[in-house]
Amino acid sequence: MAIYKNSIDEEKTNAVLCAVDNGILDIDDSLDELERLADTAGAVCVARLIQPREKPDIRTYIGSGKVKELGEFINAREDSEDIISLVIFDDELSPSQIKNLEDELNCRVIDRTMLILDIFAKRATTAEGKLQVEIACLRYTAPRLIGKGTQLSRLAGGIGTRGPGESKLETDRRHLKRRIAALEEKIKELERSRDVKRARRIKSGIKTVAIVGYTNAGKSTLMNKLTDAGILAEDKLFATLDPTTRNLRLPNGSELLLTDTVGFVSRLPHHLVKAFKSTLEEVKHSNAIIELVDASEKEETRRMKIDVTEKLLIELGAADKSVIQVYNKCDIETDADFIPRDAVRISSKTGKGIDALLERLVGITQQK
Ligand SMILES: Nc1nc2c(ncn2[C@@H]2O[C@H](COP(=O)(O)OP(=O)(O)OP(=O)(O)O)[C@@H](O)[C@H]2O)c(=O)[nH]1
Ligand SMILES: [Mg+2]
Repeated sequence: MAIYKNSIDEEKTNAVLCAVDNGILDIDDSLDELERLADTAGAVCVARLIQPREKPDIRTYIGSGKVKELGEFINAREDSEDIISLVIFDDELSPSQIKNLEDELNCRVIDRTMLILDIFAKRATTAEGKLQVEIACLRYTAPRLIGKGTQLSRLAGGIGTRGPGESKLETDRRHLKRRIAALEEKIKELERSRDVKRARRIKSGIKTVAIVGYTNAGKSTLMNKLTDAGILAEDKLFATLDPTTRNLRLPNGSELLLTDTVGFVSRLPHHLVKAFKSTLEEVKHSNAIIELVDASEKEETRRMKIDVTEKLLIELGAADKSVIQVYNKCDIETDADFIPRDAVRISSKTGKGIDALLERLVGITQQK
C-alpha cells in the first residue's frame, strides 16, 4: 500500500483509492484522475491500493487477502485524527461486492461511477440537470444502497448519506420504479420545449456551434472569452453540467450561436450518458463542433482524451459534423510537435489565437 499523503483537512473526508491492475489501463494515470474526481467531491486521498490481478474477484473485487490488508490499514487509523471513512474503487462494482466490502471493512465503499454521479448531483443547477442526475442515481446508485440502511430520497445528498432501516427494502424498490417513471415523464416535457426552441432557431437560419471536449479543457473559459457568458470556469472536473447558449457576433458582422457543454471523462458512466442525452442533443443538432483539447498536457494524455471525446461524439450521433480542432492553453503548451497542422492553437486565458478561431467560425457561417 502506497501512503503518499498525510494531510489532515477537517472539512474533507479521508479516503483510500483502490484499483485492480490488469495491465490494460495505465493505472497511475487512472488513479490520478480518480483522485481529482475525489477532490472535486470533497474527499482527500490518504492512500492508494493497487492489486495486480488478471480479473477482479467476484466477491470482493480485490480478493480476500487484500481486503484484510486494507481493513487493517483502516483500523490502525481508527483512533487517530485522520480516520478513514471512505474507500473508492476505480471501476464499477456490483451491489454485492459493495455490500461484502462494507461488511468486511466496516467503512463506506463507493465506486468510480457513484463518485461521478455524486459530483453531478452536487453540481447540477437547472431543473433539467437535476432531473437527469436523479434518474442516473436512481438507476445506478440506488440498487447499490438498497438494504444498506440508506434513505433513497436523500440519494442526491452527497457521498455521506445515511438513513432508515433494512425493512424498507421492498417499498424502496417500488418507490424507485415509480419515481423513475415520473422523472422520465418530466424530462420528456422539457425535451418537447427544447425541440420547439430548436425548430425556431433552425427556421431563423442562424448557425450553431457546440464546444465539446474533455472535462477541464477550458470550454467555459473559451465561451466566456468569446461571449462574456459569465459561466463558472474553475480548475475542477465537471464545473459545467448544463449547456449554455450565447450569441456570438463575428468579425464580418455575421452571427452564430455558441453552446458550452458538459465535459467528457474516460469511462463516463453509461447511465449518465443516457441521462444527459437530451442536453447533449444540442451537440447533435449543431452545425459544427469546436473540439477543445488541453495543450498543456502530455501527448499521451491528450491522445487518450481525444479518443474519449471522439467516441462519445459517435455515441451521441454527432460523428458527421464538421469539427474545428482547437488546442487550448497554448500559453503553457507542451509536446507542440504533435499538434496537428490544421488545428487552431489558442489560449483562452491570454486571448492568443482567438482571431484565427473567429476566422474559422466565419467559414462555418458561410457553409451551405
Ligand atoms: N493556462 C491556461 N489555463 C486555462 C486556459 N483556459 C482555461 N484554463 C483553466 O483551466 C481550468 C478549467 O477551465 P474550464 O473553462 O472550467 O474548463 P471546462 O472545459 O469548462 O471544464 P468542465 O466544465 O469541468 O468540463 C480553469 O482553471 C481555467 O482557468 C488557458 O488558455 N490557459
Ligand atoms: Mg465548463
